[in-house]
Amino acid sequence: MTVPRVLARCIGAGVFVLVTLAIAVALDLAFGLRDYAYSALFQPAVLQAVPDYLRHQPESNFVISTSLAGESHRTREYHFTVGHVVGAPDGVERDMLVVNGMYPGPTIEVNQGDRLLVTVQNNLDERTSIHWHGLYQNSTPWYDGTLGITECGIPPGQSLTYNFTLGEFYGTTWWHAHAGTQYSDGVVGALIVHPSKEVVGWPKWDEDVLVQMADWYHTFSTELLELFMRPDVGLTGTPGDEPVPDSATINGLGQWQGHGDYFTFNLERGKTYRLRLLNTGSFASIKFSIDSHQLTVIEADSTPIAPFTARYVTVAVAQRYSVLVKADASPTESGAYWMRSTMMTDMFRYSKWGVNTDVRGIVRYKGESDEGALPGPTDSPDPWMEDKSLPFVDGLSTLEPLEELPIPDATRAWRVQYSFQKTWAHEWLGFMNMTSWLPVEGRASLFNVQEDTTYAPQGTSTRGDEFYITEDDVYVVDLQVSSLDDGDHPFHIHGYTPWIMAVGPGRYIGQEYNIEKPLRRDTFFIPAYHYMVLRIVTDNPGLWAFHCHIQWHMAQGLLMQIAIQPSKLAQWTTPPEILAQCGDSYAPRTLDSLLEKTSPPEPRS
Ligand SMILES: [Cu+2]
Repeated sequence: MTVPRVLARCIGAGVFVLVTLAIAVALDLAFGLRDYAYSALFQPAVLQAVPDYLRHQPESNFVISTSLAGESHRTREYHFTVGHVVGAPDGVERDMLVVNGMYPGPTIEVNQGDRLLVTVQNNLDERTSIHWHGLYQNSTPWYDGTLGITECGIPPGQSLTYNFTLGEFYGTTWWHAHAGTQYSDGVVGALIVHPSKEVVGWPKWDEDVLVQMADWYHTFSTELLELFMRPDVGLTGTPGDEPVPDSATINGLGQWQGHGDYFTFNLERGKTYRLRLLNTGSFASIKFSIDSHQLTVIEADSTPIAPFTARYVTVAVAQRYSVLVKADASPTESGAYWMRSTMMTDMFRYSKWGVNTDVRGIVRYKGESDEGALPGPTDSPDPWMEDKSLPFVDGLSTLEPLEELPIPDATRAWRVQYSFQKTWAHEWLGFMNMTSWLPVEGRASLFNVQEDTTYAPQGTSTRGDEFYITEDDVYVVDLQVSSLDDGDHPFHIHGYTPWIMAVGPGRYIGQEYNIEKPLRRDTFFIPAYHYMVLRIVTDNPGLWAFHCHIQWHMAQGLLMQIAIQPSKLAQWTTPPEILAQCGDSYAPRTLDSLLEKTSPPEPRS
């Protein structure tokens, strides 16, 4: 390229920027889109390679040990320090919140029935808590790690040791901050629980590895949240338009506008690998595939399923799948193949400059591929999109459990509806049974119920910004959930792995249950304007959050609580060190404070 040409390009680019700016200013004047224009036009300018402390993770963080399985029950200890770092997972530097300086954070590996002790030191300037997604916390509901529900949060500078047994639970899951939107900024990691007995009927594999995928933002989550929650205008001028991610990562590495890096697996030809796919992101579903390799799905969340071979698997936020991959693809010149994490854009409600939805990693065959060789062009289309000879797995797929265990008949049912509404304070909020959740301040609802079981009386009740379904005895309960919203939502229930009994279009108005072999999973994709029926047995006392896992929707209040056996909870003693962290504001809830809380907000002038 000659110098004048470069100049011409620069001038061309300058004119483009000026014209775009002029349009943006005009739009701003016309529609008040200041922040939208800002976020769409300007990207952080500082680009750098991934710093060492984030890039060179111990390999063991993504490789599951085979030696652990079969060991006798024991106590396993981990030490987490939550802190700020500057990182650049996709090549764009930003402030992050991470555990032990790592993104993703340390992988926890335990056996079914073990006791897990995790001491969490909070080096942030705000409270934090760590939730162990999918675990039952049977008889330890105060260690569920949900701010405002099971704890008041670890204050800055303090620590808390979470101490619980895994009980019956085994499978692939993860841990993450459950305080505001902190996990969007990086406080996430995998949690692998080996079954104490071999799962009958499961195929075998040689190696076991993690593929942690997450959407990624260049802006700190609280900044995005502030814009997103603005009355009347939200982020874009249309309230409810969720922040669109800039890119995504695979095991902490992604690409954006020619920057970033590729996470690489080195496989041995002929071996079978179990890939544990996790979506630890905040918003986008991610479609995973590997060029020239089929995926045999064997686990959904933590439930073994009958092997099902697919060309790609779409993982909604907080869901997990295990897939078997045989390293037997036809040799190629590069000896390498693209691993693709494609963000689904159907929930992206505005276009944002520079977004990379086509995020990749590399699968390399040992001895056939030179380090550094790319599998092919970085803009090559996904070959599986051409080849439709195999089915796929997504949020609507009905997967069959491997083990057909008897399912108890329901003895009770509750209806739950959710929607988004504009409030009279001009906020755009999420409502579950007419209530938009806010965490109780300086308190946790679990402690409120322990002090006074009438806080969440049998049946349904509303306390300020909390909605409860309460069962004070052991029943088999169906939650008949109806989405009145035009968006898809990956819902999660704490403390349980419900059976998915039915799903279909429209509201639930008494339709026959339509799933022949119900699957148990803890995170379920409820499509727009669909119903879903979830069955639980109320034998696990606690205050369990039931919420959409999209971080923006949870922040909008799309959360309700299932209060199980308050009478029993009242007899249990929460460890005093947890209560002590509630601080000075910890005080019994009086009727006055409740009335104050429920009084209408001031109308806007
Ligand atoms: Cu949602």
